[in-house]
Amino acid sequence: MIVLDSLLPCLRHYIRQSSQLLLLVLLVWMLLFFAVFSYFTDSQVNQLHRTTFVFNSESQHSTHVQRSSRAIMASHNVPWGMFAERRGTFQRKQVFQPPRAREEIHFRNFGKRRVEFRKNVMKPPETEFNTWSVVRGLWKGQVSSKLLGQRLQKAKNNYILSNEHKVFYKGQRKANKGRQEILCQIKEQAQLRTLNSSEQPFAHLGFQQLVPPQLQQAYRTCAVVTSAGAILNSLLGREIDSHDAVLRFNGAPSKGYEKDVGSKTTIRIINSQILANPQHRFNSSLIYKNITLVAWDPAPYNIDLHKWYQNPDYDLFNPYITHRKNFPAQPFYILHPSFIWKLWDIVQSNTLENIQPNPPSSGFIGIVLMMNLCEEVHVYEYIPSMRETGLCHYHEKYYDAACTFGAYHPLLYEKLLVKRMSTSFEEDLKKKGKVTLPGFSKINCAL
Ligand code: NCC
Repeated sequence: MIVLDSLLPCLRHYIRQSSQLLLLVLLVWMLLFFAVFSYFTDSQVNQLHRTTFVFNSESQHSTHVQRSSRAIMASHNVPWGMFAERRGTFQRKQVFQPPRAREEIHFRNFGKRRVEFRKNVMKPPETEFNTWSVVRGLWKGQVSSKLLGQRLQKAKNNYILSNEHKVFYKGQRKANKGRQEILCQIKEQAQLRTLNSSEQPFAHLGFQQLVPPQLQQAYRTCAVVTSAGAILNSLLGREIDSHDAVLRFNGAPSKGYEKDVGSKTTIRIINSQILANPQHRFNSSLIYKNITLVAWDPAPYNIDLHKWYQNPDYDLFNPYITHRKNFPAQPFYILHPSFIWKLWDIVQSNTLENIQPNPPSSGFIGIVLMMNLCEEVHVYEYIPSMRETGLCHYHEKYYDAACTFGAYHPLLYEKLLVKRMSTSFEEDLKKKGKVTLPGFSKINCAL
């Protein structure tokens, strides 16, 4: 009993000490667990950003950006799907729980009307359809709009119904022309034409003094650099800069992206939104200085120049006239609408399906412009490479398959036609996203 009495305080002390130790170990263990847990969840999210993985990001981009009539005319009413496996064989599989979709109010300018609409954000647009089946179709030179998701198909059908440019096509449709036949067709029908003083109302407006001499430089090799997101991490910058002339689009920057897109710019094609919308800082931004500028705007299909001048899609004429007066030494042209719609006719004539009755994208316009000026044209990331993720532009965090496959512009069909006209090694096409086209001066159609 005496022994027990003397042992009891010792035992109590021992129990107290070991329970404190146990508590401490438990605490340290919990801290460690939280540290490890948050490290792994963080790195997973970072990885998703780094690989510009397939997560919709219209939300990551400014949700208040106003998209215009040339953007996408359809809402993202597409349920979540198994997008991890939709990436096909080219992407690492990653499964994660998406944040819940939220409804937000957005605005878009449809022509002159500003339309309010609701849309769900934080959805991966890639779940709409299997992007890779379309990309593979483009690689093979055989693809149909049926492979696109419902949203893009619906947008296309709506544009066909509304036919805002009053397109009336009565030419042939042949989808089986060979490469040489298409090249000869394009050489014959798509000779470059810019606005001059030979027609009204531009003669009256003094375009004789205003427009520079006809654009006709002859370059040996030319690069066309699209603004597609998939050019990110391509390391193509040096190759692009090695060309005699480099064409870029709209407000796509090279500063900060030199290793992927290069730094040289010879010509920039700008659509009329760039001139009309102050957000593009056309008058002050350095990217529009010391280069040749070529602007365009969708006129009516019947090329009524008076009507177009009075009511362009976006006012390009006043900024053009002012710019020419302020900087007469800078070569600056406006494409003739007949050139734009001729290109559209060529795309439709080589397609059995009805294509969107809207002008081709700046990309296609630029490619054909360079075929007029260069002996050989290398086009980068127009036909999507294996890097395709749905990222719209390399310089913006905004994901939408419409940028690559088209909603307003008949992009899918333009791309298919370019693929059919091109030569390129499989490796160049898939890994670099590069296709090669001959310039008009190298297309021999004598026979
Ligand atoms: O996006 P955008 O085109 O400036 O891109 C230039 C050309 O690159 C090719 N491209 C782009 C993205 C992508 N994922 N894949 C591609 O192949 C296309 O050939 C594209 O033409 C345009 O054609 O002028 C367009 O311009 C924008 C926008 O007006 C300008 O960027 C100025 O902000 C249009 N977007 C909107 O109107 C919202 C776009 O539809 C077409």
